Amino acid sequence: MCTAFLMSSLCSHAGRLQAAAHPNFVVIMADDLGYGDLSSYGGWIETPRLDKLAAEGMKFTDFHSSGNVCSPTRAGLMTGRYQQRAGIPGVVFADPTRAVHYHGLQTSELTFAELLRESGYSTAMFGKWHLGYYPKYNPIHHGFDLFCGYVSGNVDFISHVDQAGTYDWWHQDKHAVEEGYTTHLITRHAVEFIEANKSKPFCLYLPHEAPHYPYQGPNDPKLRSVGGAFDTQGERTDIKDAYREMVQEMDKGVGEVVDAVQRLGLAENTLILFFSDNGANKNGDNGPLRGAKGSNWEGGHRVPCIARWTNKIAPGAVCDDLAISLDVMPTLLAAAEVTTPDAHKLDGVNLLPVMADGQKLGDRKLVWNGKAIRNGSWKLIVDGKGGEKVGLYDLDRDLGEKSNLASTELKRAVAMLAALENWKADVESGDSVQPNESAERQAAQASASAPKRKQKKK
Ligand SMILES: [Ca+2]
Repeated sequence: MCTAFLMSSLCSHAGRLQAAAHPNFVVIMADDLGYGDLSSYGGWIETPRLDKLAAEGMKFTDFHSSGNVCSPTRAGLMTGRYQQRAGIPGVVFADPTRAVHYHGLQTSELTFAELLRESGYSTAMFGKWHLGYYPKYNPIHHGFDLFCGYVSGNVDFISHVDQAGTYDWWHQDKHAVEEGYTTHLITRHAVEFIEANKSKPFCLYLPHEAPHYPYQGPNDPKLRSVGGAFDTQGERTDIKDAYREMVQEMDKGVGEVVDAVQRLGLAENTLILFFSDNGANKNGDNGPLRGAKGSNWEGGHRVPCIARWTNKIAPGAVCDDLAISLDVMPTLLAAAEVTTPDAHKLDGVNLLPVMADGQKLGDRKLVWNGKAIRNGSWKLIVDGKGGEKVGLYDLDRDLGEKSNLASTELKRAVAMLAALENWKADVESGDSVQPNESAERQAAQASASAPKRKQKKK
């Protein structure tokens, strides 16, 4: 046999082995994108690149963020566990007068980026962190080789100043000046990273800013300056139009990232995931769902989700199984054949059998914020805004959560309430403790003077 052919054959075989064990991952997360925003979900914004991604892969109809606001979902996504276990049940605020401003993802937490990096992956994150303001919480301490982006909940898309008036753009754990529209910078860094890592396994996490406020399209001027007076939402009065522009610019960016994967011949060895970190606020659209961002109604946490893996996931597939952002970490680890330490339990499940083999997940219990619980198609919600004290809905028949069946299905409601209490006791045992506020405040003030907040009221 010709030596060249033998070598080629061996290399090709080795390539397949490597491909089987070390696929690449591109995890893209939108910020506040609603279930009824994308055209592939019947929504009002034309998003051709995301629609194409859905047509080439799988679209989930019952996928959820684990939180209904930004930081909690991100803590759950990073750790594969309910965010309450990481001590991040709510938003980490930009305002330094708030105690939670000093909270963050503790280094004792185990993230998918850490485990993948330990097994030889190149890892990078470009975009929004929102899991701690201070350098000790920076993504580079949580498994990412590279980080470019911001650590607060939102920045001016052009000046990169957060809503407390603090400059918030970083390369690794140092402030950096980088000109450009946030969405474009995320995309540019992503494409460069994929090109630089085309020959080795990589995990790329892209948490976009769009369509979170400030409502600024790619052609708008900067609004915020350090310590200046500004409206946190932005100055455009045609917010719907701005929102659409922001989503469409992200859609183009997703397209450029997918094109890079394609151009470099990595499509069959790359799992691309896209979803949102919570439902839309009033400026977006949650389709037929009740409630919005911040609520435990479906509109707060049922979000679009698309998965593409060429020749693994059948084109045009639709999955109606109940899935959640906590499932991302177990899915990536399973695809990479990486395991967690023995005693370390994840709350999510591996979605590969569903995505690649058409298997069903079966009924499962999931909880949101200790206030809502799913069991199969049934959802029980406590203290839902605008609802009764206890609401019970069959989402198969009543996706809009309009018909409360708690009294007619009393036995089921009681059992689900008990399960909710059991969940609370479980996540509260042994969760991460956030540091003492006053000590953190003193440390922060010692290293830098606290940012001043001056804002123009609407
Ligand atoms: Ca969000």
